[in-house]
Amino acid sequence: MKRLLLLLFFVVMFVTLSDRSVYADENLTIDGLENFNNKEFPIKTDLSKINFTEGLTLYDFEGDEFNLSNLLVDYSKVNINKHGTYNIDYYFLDSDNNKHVLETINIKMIDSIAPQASVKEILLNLNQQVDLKNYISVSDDSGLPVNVEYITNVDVTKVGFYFVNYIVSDAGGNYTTVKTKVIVSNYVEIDHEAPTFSHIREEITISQGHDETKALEIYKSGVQAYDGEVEITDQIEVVTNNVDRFNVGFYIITYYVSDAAGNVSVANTKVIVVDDDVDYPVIIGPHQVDITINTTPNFRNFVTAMDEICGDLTDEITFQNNVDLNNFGEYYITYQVEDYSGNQAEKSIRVVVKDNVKPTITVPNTLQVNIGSDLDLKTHIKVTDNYDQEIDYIYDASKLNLTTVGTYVITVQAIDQAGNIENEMFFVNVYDDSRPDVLYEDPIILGSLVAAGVSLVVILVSSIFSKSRRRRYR
Ligand SMILES: [Ca+2]
Ligand SMILES: [Ca+2]
Ligand SMILES: [Ca+2]
Ligand SMILES: [Ca+2]
Repeated sequence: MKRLLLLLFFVVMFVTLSDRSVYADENLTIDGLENFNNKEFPIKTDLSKINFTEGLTLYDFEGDEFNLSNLLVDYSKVNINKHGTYNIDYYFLDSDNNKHVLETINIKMIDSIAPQASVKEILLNLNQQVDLKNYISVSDDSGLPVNVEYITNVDVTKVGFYFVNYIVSDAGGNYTTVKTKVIVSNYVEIDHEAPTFSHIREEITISQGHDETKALEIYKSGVQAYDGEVEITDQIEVVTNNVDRFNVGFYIITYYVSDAAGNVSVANTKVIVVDDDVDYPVIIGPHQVDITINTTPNFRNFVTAMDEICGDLTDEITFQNNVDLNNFGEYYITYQVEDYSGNQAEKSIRVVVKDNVKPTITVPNTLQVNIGSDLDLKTHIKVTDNYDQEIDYIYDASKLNLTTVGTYVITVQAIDQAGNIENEMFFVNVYDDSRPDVLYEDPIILGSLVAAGVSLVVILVSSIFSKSRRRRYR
């Protein structure tokens, strides 16, 4: 029964309203809108909490008051964040839910709070191209972007102090100005930070007698150095003069490293010299050496010595020498060397003292002999030897004909007792002093004259060429 009554009530209401709405569509008037037209609201105002019908009166065509609750307000075109003037519509809905706008008025959203802006001192490198707008921080109560303009006297092409003045404005025309200094410089960051060591080994062990270069490598392998992020391990210097590599003990070494700006760092670490070398050195040399009799070689020069730990031990080599340098024979030299841990090496070399030097034959270049003369060739040939007091030689003069003008070759061969052979040759030129012109038929003399002439021509030609070439390229 109650439900039926409620339904009846709604039907009655609907019929009544629809009649009156259609009826009112062209005839309703609103009174009091001037209170809202051009009304200003601060931005961010929640318009849903504003009663836009407060104080209004709605009349029908007959001038009777009409129920105000039928009057609706559309303010959906208003951006409450943005300063500006916006339309709002007063309307009602007919029975078909069609919107009927009765009046449109303006309201204004007012941004009255200036933006906030801050800027720090600006450091620029010479010729650095920048947008100065990127250096300022801004915000506005509207939450909307603001307008940034600036005035500046900055010239990035010249080192100097400048100013920039920013003007930051919002849509409401509120503005803030901020000013800052601009420094244009040949800015080079000065390095005040000393380098740092890392991975320093607490102690480093080296073997007694360790080679200096190798020991240094070991010391350096015990540390790294950085300047900031940059590794500068290869710049480390090691001061080792406290270390006695030849004596077992504890020592301190000092690492130094400096960066490019000259900041220095120093660190120490312990070095322990131990006697732990068990490997023998090696003596390197030939199996046999031939020595010329009556000479005095340096037997040291025949061998070198190396040790895995101690490096080059050549200077430490000792040897026994019973070689008789004045007598032919076969001898042995025994070389010995010891590393700093007492590991010994020995090597014997056979030394043969012998005559291994050829005789020396001294002859003239060319003998000039008048036709028909006697000639004792032996008086022109001298043969000596490093060892033999007397030495045999043979010569071949079989082609020589002293009765015929011409040039003849004489060959000489000498052999010492040890069997070393030397060969030599010279010319005998048989001339006829009653016919000096014949001299020029001598093929050797003629040949050398031609050769001299050719080389003269070559010199002349090449000097002409080099002159003309120089001129051309100058
Ligand atoms: Ca503002
Ligand atoms: Ca540094
Ligand atoms: Ca050794
Ligand atoms: Ca000889």
